[in-house]
Amino acid sequence: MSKEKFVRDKPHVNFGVLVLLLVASGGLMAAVSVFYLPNPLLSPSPTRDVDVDGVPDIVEDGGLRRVQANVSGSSLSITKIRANGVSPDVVTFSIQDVPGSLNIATEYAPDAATTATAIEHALTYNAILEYNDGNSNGMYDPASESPVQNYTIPALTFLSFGREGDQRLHVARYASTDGSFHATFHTREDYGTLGGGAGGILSPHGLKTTIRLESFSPAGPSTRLALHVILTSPASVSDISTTSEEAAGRASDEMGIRASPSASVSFEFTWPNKATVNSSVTVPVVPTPVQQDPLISSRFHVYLSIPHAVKFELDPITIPVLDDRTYQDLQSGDPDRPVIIGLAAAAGSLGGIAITEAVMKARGARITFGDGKRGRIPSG
Ligand SMILES: [Ca+2]
Ligand SMILES: [Ca+2]
Ligand SMILES: [Ca+2]
Repeated sequence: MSKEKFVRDKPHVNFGVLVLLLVASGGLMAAVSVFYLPNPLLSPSPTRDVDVDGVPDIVEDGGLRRVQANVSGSSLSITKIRANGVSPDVVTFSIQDVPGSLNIATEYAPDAATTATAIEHALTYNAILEYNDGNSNGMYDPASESPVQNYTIPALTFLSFGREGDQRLHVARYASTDGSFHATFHTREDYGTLGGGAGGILSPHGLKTTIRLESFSPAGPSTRLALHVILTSPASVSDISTTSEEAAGRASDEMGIRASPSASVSFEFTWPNKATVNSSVTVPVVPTPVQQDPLISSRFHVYLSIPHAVKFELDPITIPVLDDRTYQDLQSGDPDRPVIIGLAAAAGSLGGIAITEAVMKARGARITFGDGKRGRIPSG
């Protein structure tokens, strides 16, 4: 487990009362005093939202994840450990550039202490198919429509990974050596925006991809393009019309597929129902219903069709990993949910105050540790 210390750097509204004392004595003398008066009637507020992103602080606390990254060649592994919670769990996204495709292996380990992987699945951006829409239904029909061009994802170069925007956003950039295919991955520690005008709120248990294809040379004048995506999952996979983000009110205009390998964990692959073509026009994305591979039962095919274009951008594609606590946090917003600050393995000293495992009420009074770090006094 990480040896990172808990750092509370999210801005918070103080509970209590600010009292301004103006004392006139000879001249005018002003004194400002701050009193800390935790008031159980005033706090917690189930709707308080300090960073004004539409996600209440209570939910932010429950979902907050620390981000660790490991780069090896052009592969990038992003580990996201739940920062708060009685038994922190781990989501890992491993971006693997293999010749001819771009894979994202997703793992979920319910216990950060062992990191034993309970469930994993993989998503492959496989190819851009160019096809003639023979039956004019706007979608690619693999049984009856043969591709006239199969543009496999070219070899990619890992460009960068780092914090961007509001510092809780981490971005990885890839581009093919011929400059035609670009993939940008976004992941956040908290709930928040991607910046750059991309829609929706990204959850801390998710990864978003922007795919951009430029200078694509079509073989025919009236063809369509389809992004061929392969999902490998031990669970059955089905189309969903309402994504989890839409259900939570944080997104709109999405479509997707969902795999639920266990009663408590689900994976989703969602995409916007519009793409940008030739830098200006938004056009509908028409998906072929998810198709199970006839030979390999754990493999599922998705084709996202868009009109003919020399350049298109699909932004963003989302992969959230949903565990039952995510839903519980969102549904109940339980103010008394225990929160750990200072993880067990991080036993040590914070400004002279030893913390081994401090299970605290989510809304206890706040304290400033000797080194300036802030936490909360257990209230129960
Ligand atoms: Ca918020
Ligand atoms: Ca068709
Ligand atoms: Ca936020």
